[in-house]
Amino acid sequence: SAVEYGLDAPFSVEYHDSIPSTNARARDLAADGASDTVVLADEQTGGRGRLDREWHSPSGGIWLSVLFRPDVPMAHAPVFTLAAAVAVTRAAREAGVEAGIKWPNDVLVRHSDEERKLVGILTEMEGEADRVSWVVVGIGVNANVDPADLPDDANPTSLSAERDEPVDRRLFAQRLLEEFDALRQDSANVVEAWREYATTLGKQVRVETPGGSIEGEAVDIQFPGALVIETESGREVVSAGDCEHLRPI
Ligand code: BT5
Repeated sequence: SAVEYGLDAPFSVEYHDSIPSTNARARDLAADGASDTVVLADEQTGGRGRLDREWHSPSGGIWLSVLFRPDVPMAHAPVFTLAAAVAVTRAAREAGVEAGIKWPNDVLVRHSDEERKLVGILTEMEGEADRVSWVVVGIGVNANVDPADLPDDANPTSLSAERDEPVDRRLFAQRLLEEFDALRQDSANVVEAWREYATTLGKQVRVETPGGSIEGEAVDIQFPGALVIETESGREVVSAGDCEHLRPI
């Protein structure tokens, strides 16, 4: 099978050659009471991004979802998106790809003229306000895929395109999951780790939110994942869930 990685991960791993969406499968497993489980696929036929956008997931990528049950209030769950971004950025750098994080959920590679998207992260959760029942963190890594097979308008790149050779998907997924496992248990330090790789801070940005657009300098990130923007009329704090688009201006 294309994805029989044989991972030695701190999670039990379910492999699929092809599946509609690893996040959808992980949500089903959550409903059945599972935890500390990773769903991993070589190809997704119905991959999803945020706000119900499509996520293209051809064979050769690393499409995975981590299901776990952290003992935190709902409001803290966005920190796991940042943890995933840090984990995958570290794994990419170890593989020789200088990735950085664009708030809130993109891992990118900077080229002279533009930033190209290497990874997308989609976090879903359920529970009561004071306690999460489960969290599913979906991580889509363009690993050994040709960016020409991905939507053009998204400015995509892949590990194999950046390195001019394929990555060992088993090793990459292993490092990613080890880092994520450590960070999910150390969420107080995730924001600090995130700042190290952030490409957004210090830039003039425009963020589109359901309440309108906010313009100014991105000055900081706050636990559990909000962006602080210095606008002409003072500081605004935008939660990750409210960001529809972020553009440099
Ligand atoms: C994301 O959404 O970036 C989150 C993507 C999460 C995918 C993972 S894969 C495993 C798990 N199972 C799932 O079903 N999903 C998760 P967003 O920020 O909304 O970005 C989506 C946009 O990125 C699309 O509208 C396209 O423009 C672009 N796009 C789609 N596929 C892409 C790809 N493979 N590489 C780069 N950009 C892509």
